[in-house]
Amino acid sequence: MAWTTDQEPERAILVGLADSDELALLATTAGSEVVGRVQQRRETLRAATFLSRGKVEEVRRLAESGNASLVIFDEDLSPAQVRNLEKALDLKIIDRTELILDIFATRARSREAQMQVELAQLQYLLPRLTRMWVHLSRQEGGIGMRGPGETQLEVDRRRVRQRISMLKRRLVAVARERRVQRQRRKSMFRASLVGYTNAGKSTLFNALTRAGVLEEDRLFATLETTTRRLALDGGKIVLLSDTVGFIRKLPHHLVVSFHATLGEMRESDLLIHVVDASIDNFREQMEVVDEVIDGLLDGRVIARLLVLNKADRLSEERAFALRAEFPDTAILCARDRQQALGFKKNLAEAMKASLSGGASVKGRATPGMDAAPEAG
Ligand SMILES: Nc1nc2c(ncn2[C@@H]2O[C@H](COP(=O)(O)OP(=O)(O)OP(=O)(O)O)[C@@H](O)[C@H]2O)c(=O)[nH]1
Ligand SMILES: [Mg+2]
Repeated sequence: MAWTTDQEPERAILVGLADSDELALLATTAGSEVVGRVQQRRETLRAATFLSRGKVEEVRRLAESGNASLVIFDEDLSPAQVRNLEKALDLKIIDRTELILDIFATRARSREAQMQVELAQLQYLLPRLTRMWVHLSRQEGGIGMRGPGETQLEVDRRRVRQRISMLKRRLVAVARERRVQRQRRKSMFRASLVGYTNAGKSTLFNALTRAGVLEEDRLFATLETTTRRLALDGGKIVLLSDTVGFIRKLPHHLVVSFHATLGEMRESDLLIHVVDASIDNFREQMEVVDEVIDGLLDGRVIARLLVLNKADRLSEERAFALRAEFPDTAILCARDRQQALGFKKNLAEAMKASLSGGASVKGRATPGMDAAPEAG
């Protein structure tokens, strides 16, 4: 299942309910080469295979002519659907969650991120073990854990559960350390860059702090939180954090696993929502981000500051329309260091508003959802 970008790309057919550039970007980020696309109409969905009979044939033909070994679905599939499709097509079937988990797995660098991704993968795997147990036991080797009367599947399930508990315990310990670290910084004003993957968070972060974190035209370039001190004009200091990006239908297990990493975000005084305004459906992306954040904040209220990025890619008319629609919002090109540094002024204003307990942080993403910061 795991493939990396160093290997020969796996040739893939993409399947979805809509034609999705995002799925193609996810697929290439994971190191596969897209050789065909199939769109399934909602009205003719079949429960057993997701695809209608005709579409199964279409996938088969495309896979043959494109020499594909892999079919990637934009939707999540049930274990039974995957089984039926594999049987019908004799191709590897991967759904959206598996694809995203795989990207996270190949990109995780720190020990903590690796544990978080592994935990999410195992939790996803557990109910699917009937299909995957061969794969897993090959990976881990047949360690002598087989009890009398137990099937290999039961043994593997137990081993997966044990590994899940072990990872959870270790992650709890890491989270405790992080909390202690954060406690020490409690007196400082903390802001986190949040947003859809590839929006330009790390680019803005680097321009402001010269931290030199990875910025890349790929999805999920950033998996760990980096924090730097940033001096604003007038001498005020902000602790600024760059965080992991979000995506539509972000796998639930990942969100849960990354709770510790996202802790920095949850305890921020200000969330800076970076948006790629050059994308046609950037409003949808904003909504996705707001939803994930609301889920993570669990009722907490944190002031939000919006940044419309990639202004260099906007036509004159579009830039004009956006300036009219978002009058107090920074619309900038984070790649332009001068423009990025100009954003410090917006940041200073938002900080002032937040510290004075005022509700008027300008350019918020979702009016009404982020009134005054929590009292106390
Ligand atoms: N044209 C243009 N490209 C930009 C701008 N800001 C960032 N980019 C590019 O967009 C891509 C993604 O930038 P990142 O800073 O890595 O995005 P990110 O939000 O940190 O993404 P993740 O870490 O994957 O969540 C990179 O190729 C950047 O060079 C901008 O203002 N204009
Ligand atoms: Mg990043």
